[in-house]
Amino acid sequence: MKTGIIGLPQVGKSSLFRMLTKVQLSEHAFANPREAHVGMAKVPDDRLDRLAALYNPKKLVHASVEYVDLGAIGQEALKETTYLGHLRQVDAVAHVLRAFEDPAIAHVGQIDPLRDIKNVEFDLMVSDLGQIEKRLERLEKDLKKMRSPELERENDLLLRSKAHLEAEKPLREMEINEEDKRRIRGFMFLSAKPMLFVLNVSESSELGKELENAVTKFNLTEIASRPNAAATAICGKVEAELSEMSDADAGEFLSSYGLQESGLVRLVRNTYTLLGLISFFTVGEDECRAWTIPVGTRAVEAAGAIHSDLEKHFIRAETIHWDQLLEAGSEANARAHGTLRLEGKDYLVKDGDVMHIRHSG
Ligand SMILES: Nc1nc2c(ncn2[C@@H]2O[C@H](COP(=O)(O)OP(=O)(O)OP(=O)(O)O)[C@@H](O)[C@H]2O)c(=O)[nH]1
Ligand SMILES: [Mg+2]
Repeated sequence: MKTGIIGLPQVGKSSLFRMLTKVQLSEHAFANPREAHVGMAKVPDDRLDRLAALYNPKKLVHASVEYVDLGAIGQEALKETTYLGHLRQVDAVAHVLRAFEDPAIAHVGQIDPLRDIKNVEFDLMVSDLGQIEKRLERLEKDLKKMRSPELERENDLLLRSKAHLEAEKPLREMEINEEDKRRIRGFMFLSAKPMLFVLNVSESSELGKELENAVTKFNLTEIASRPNAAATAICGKVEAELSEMSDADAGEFLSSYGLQESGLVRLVRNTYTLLGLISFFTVGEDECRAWTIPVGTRAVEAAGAIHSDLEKHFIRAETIHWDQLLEAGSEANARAHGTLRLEGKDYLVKDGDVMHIRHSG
């Protein structure tokens, strides 16, 4: 699962990418806003940390999500094959928005994140529309030669998508069933990708409150409440300082700003949710680990996320919710209390389940 970081020039994309992934970018990389960079970010998870405290494992493995720093977006970039190629490949988008004041760093016009969103969304929709029109022309010719129910269905769907875009609505807001989703997956439409708006705000002594109120203050409440969209705020300046500190110092620094957690932590969690992902855990003295699966995954498929053999030879999954396990203090106690259950193949795994896969392999 990949999330692309997009945004207008000089809004803080590469800074954010570097803080999220701890990938060191060279001066050369910073000076080439057209280059894409790829890195993984750990998904912080307090539940896993608490389980680990119970087991004291040799190894602790958090879930991770991949981020791609795509470079500055604009009409020109969206005509470049490499840029487009990278953007098409991502599963979700984080759109970084300039909301910080800094006369030294240029920005087109006043600080106005909603205007910037509208402009970028417009460019994404125009790109999709171009693709749709090209395909529709082709389909028209093909349909004249030969009637085909599948082609007709595609044609109808594309006409519906076109009308939606012409009403200036991104495709992520269009109602679409699973079958049709599959039908147009190959187009990898840009405006169809789940979208996280990320306000990059100024430093302030009351940063905790600022961050909490930023979405309302910059008028993003409505746009963030639409289907497949969300919004969050960070302060790049403060995050940059935080990322250089030890955990203990960071904790103190955060509370001096009235913050409970770093903005990055919230951002990663938001991305995870937007992508429709949940975690289940495996625990033991050797390793405590979080595994990433989509909402609605069956137990047997979750076993497959660990290893394909576990899926093939799956018998049952010993399952308990993470907080029940903590409460019981051990698996043996949980078994005695009856909170440790045996689930079959079709059990729908819940976020925060701890599972032990029994298999015959
Ligand atoms: N004041 C302030 N400056 C920031 C913040 N975030 C980034 N900057 C500065 O803004 C400039 C651009 O940051 P980058 O992270 O390179 O921005 P970018 O969006 O990757 O830029 P391009 O790739 O060139 O489009 C740098 O000088 C950063 O130090 C912030 O939160 N506050
Ligand atoms: Mg950059």
